[in-house]
Amino acid sequence: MSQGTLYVTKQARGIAAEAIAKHFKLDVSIEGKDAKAYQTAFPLNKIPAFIGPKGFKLSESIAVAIYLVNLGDSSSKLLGKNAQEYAQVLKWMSLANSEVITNGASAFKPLNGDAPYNKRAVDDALKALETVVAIFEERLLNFTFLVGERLTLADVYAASLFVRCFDFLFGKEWRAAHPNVTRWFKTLIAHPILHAIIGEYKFRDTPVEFVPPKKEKKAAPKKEAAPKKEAAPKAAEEAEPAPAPKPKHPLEALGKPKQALDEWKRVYSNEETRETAIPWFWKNMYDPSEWSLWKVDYKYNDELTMTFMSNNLVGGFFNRLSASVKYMFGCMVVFGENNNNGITGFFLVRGQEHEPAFDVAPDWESYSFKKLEDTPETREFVDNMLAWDKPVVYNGENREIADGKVLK
Ligand SMILES: N[C@@H](CCC(=O)N[C@@H](CS)C(=O)NCC(=O)O)C(=O)O
Repeated sequence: MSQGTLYVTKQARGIAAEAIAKHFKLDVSIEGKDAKAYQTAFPLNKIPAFIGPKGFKLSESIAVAIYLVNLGDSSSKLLGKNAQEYAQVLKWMSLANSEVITNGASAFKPLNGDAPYNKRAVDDALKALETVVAIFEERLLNFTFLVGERLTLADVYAASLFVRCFDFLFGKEWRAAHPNVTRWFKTLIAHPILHAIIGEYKFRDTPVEFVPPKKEKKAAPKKEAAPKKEAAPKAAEEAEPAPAPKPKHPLEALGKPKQALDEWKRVYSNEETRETAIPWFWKNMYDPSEWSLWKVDYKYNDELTMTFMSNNLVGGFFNRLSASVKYMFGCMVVFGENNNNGITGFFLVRGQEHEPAFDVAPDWESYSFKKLEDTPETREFVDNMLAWDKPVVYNGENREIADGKVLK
């Protein structure tokens, strides 16, 4: 006789239940949310859910997973080998269910466009996620699995809820900073129980980034918009209007500078910074009649959490500046430590205004811009931003540089 029907979708909380049903080769059918029986039995409309024989109904992912393990093997070690271990299995499952996937989803859903974006809320969620992940990281420093040296349902279930966090949030740098959780997660997704459901897993390099909706396009200037009345349109043009000519970058109008920026970028990449590159910059590159220098600070340092996340923020900003990269060069650093850090840096910008260079990045207004005159203090600041070998002075305090990026 059929052992029942399990209702799951692609949602993370259903992964463990489906994996257990498959692992124990249960006679359980798998159905989705559109099944009539599901819709009448579970008004909360959540995944996973289970209907067994004689009208037995069960919701809540922890309960469903435990029930399915018991259906497969009522003395399975997956539930621990004694009462204490069983309690710990429940503890880790509960922690993952109430803290990991919840905070994870509060961060990745707004970032990937599945929920409205609010920077503060995302940062808070990432911070809360980090706090709970630190508990896993510490536990897994000395233990192979969550409850001890043997795999339990806690590992299968918790790892299945970490999947979405790795899918969207945990890039290379995160993984390097969390070696124990990463090692454990890799073990789990390679284990036949989860591998059967998840398949080959591809890790992402950098966390998903919020892409702000495009600003509304300004109406095209009249002279470009007005078509010549007398010109008969060709058939192809009628079907598909010719694309608008690519707008020129406003800084193109300034013409070629005396010193090509690319040469400086090569010198900076290839030569010793203090010995060669910095003197070259002041001698050959910086001409105040053609270029301006800017000190750029992130406005919301008090909202920053992990230094690697601050550095990712800078990376995202630089990616969004790519349309202006021909007209500027810059270095930004993250100074301080986790939960107490800041972002500062300098830019060399073609012309005397910063806005034409920066407003290609939708988040440029999250930064403050101060034009720098050519003074010994400016030179010292710029040199330090180029060399990263001395602490940053911030609010009168020396703060070590934790990381940084170069816009080239
Ligand atoms: N506490 C419940 C939460 C279940 C839950 O929120 N499931 C999500 C999927 S991970 C869901 O079905 N959300 C509603 C939806 O997707 O429509 C459990 O552990 O089963």
